[in-house]
Amino acid sequence: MKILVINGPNINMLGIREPEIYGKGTLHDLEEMLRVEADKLGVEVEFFQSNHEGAIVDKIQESYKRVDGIVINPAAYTHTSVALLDAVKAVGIPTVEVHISDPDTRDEFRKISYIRQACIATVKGKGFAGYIEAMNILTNGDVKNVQTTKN
Ligand code: CA2
Repeated sequence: MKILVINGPNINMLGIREPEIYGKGTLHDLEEMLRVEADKLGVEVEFFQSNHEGAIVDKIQESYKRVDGIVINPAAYTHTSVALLDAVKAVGIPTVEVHISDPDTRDEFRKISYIRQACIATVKGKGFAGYIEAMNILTNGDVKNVQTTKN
């Protein structure tokens, strides 16, 4: 099984500012943690981060028939991008939406997620651990429309 982990705009800046919202870890820390988790689960993992919407659409398209599951934190594109929603629908790859914070408890404009409609689950507000939960959901199989949030 191969899982693609996609991180959207500004996630390459994690650990630099706003640690009270996103924690102190960097994108590199996150990817190293997920590599260890993938080894434990016995799955192959690939990482992609981009600040460009079209580049993320291209990456999702090129994953067609190549990866078995996608973990995606679309970052700000969560709240704006029909193109990412359509890309996930187009490839039909089981996809889990992840957010480090819980966008539903923040600004009003963060309450909309376009991509959610095409995802089998959403994990939010659990920090970096949310990505591990997402990988577990994908490896466990047929979970439909689960939303998990920190209590
Ligand atoms: O909570 C999340 O994971 C988000 O997807 C993170 C996005 C935000 O736009 C979403 O509403 C929720 C932001 C990505 C990182 O932005 C930074 C901002 C300041 C310093 C470092 C990163």
